[in-house]
Amino acid sequence: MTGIVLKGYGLYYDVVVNGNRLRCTLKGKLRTRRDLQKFSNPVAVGDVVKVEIGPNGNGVIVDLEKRKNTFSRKEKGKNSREDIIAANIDLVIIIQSFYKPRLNLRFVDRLMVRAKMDAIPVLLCFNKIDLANKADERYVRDYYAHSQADIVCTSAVTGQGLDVFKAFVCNKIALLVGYSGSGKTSILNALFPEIKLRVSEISEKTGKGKHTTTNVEMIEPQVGYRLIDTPGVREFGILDLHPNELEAFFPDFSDARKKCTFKPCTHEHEPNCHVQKMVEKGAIHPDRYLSYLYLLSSLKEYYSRMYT
Ligand SMILES: Nc1nc2c(ncn2[C@@H]2O[C@H](COP(=O)(O)OP(=O)(O)OP(=O)(O)O)[C@@H](O)[C@H]2O)c(=O)[nH]1
Ligand SMILES: [Mg+2]
Ligand SMILES: [Zn+2]
Repeated sequence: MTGIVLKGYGLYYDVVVNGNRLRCTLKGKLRTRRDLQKFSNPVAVGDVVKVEIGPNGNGVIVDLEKRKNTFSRKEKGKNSREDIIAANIDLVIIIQSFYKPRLNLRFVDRLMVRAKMDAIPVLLCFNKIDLANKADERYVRDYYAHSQADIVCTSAVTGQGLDVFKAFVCNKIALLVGYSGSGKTSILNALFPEIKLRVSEISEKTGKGKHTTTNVEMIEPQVGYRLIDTPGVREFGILDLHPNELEAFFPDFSDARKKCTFKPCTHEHEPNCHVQKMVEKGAIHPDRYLSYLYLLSSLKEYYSRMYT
């Protein structure tokens, strides 16, 4: 039987098989399989798995199908493994709130690059628009004006933008990622009131979320809607991207980059760089360019530590 992994906790995985939810364990050989050793968990939410019924009637995952893509990050520390947040995704929704916690577009850009590395379409969702003013929204839209990113501004409180959000996720497996407290779960609750997932207030003291959602979980609240809620992320290390490859994931640069004298050009220090000229002319948002430079320097640092 074939199923899709909905949730993993400890040694157990919930798998949906023919519409039934089955609690499964993993067959031992999957834990030791060579090609799965580089991952912090051999099986991830969204994996398509082969399930057999064990002697005592419980499910056992005996194999998994090749993944079409993964959304993963690098674990902290040396010899770190790859932490797969979910696999086989049609859309990554990067959620941030305007306030509580505050916007951090550099973090958005980092996640967006990771999605593009696996060619997964992205929707940027800026939530808590009810706490923002017109200038806040304009800043975000200007920042991404040349990035070709799809953007929706939402409020789980007033319902603004939720129809657009819902249209985006229809008939897709959509993954929601973002800081704790940005409102990922609240948006799902507002869209599908019957699911009643747990949410909680932002901490008054730190202005941050309280890590209310503790497991990655795929839900199917209605036919045609498959959404993966995740615990808030704060650290997000990118794996296996050479600094020279980064600029290709910034569509804002795509017209200018062809005219740069140096190839490859990192658009940082090279003379006669057209990307820099476009920034000066205002055709690429200076803060977005700065965000690129920050990402570039973090990749350079990572590479020099790993390979020198
Ligand atoms: N004003 C306002 N508050 C919101 C909005 N969306 C969510 N909140 C509040 O923000 C807090 C955090 O919401 P959650 O849905 O738990 O956030 P989360 O992203 O799921 O957080 P984790 O599960 O910890 O990752 C709650 O108090 C929500 O009521 C919104 O659009 N506007
Ligand atoms: Mg949550
Ligand atoms: Zn250049």
